[in-house]
Amino acid sequence: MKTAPGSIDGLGNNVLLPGDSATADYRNSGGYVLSGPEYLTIFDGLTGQALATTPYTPGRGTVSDWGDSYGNRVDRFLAGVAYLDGSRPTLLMCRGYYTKTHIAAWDWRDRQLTKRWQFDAANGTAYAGQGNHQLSIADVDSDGKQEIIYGSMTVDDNGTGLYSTGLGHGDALHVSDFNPTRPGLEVFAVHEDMGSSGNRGSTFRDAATGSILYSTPATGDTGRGVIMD
Ligand SMILES: [Ca+2]
Ligand SMILES: [Ca+2]
Ligand SMILES: [Ca+2]
Repeated sequence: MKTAPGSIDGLGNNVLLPGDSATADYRNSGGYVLSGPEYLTIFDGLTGQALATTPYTPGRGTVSDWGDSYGNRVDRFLAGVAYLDGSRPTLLMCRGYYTKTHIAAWDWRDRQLTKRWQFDAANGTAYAGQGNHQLSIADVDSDGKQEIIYGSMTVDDNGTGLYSTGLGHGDALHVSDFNPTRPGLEVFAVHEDMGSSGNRGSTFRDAATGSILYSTPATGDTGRGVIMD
């Protein structure tokens, strides 16, 4: 879980790294917290005891790099759990989806927290600006390991980009074997930025390649959408 100075665990203890203050107040005049430490903490699910804390990665860096300067989009996070090796769970902590995008994969093994890999999509690159308000996890390339379907792009189990459609941000996403007569999984998504999506309001794509199988035309943000087999 993402934590910071001021967080208190289930035993009543401060979650704090050396040199930080539990009573520091990092709020700015607008109420946003745009400075100060950020942590990642593993908690005991039964007691809430903090078991391990490490600095959160990536940090904020330059706030405006995330899509606005007042501090909204710097704090867009997604999280999930994926079986990246096909057998054991890995924690995914993700920051950013309107512009630059980062996915950190963390293993919790033998009470040790270690970073497995970090996927970094800098501004202006093909994998930036593709995230949704949610992610999905599925084995899209049938290798027995799970991939991360991050809006309009997909990251392979080893932390490299599998493909980016370039269709951009959207508000809804569904992944399954929606067409059982067609091999593999499919992704259905709606799209917000018509410039990126090529005036497609929704798309139905091959989950492994990103190839668009079906789409609907639109002239503006298609904010909601669902598909059912
Ligand atoms: Ca896979
Ligand atoms: Ca794979
Ligand atoms: Ca299918």
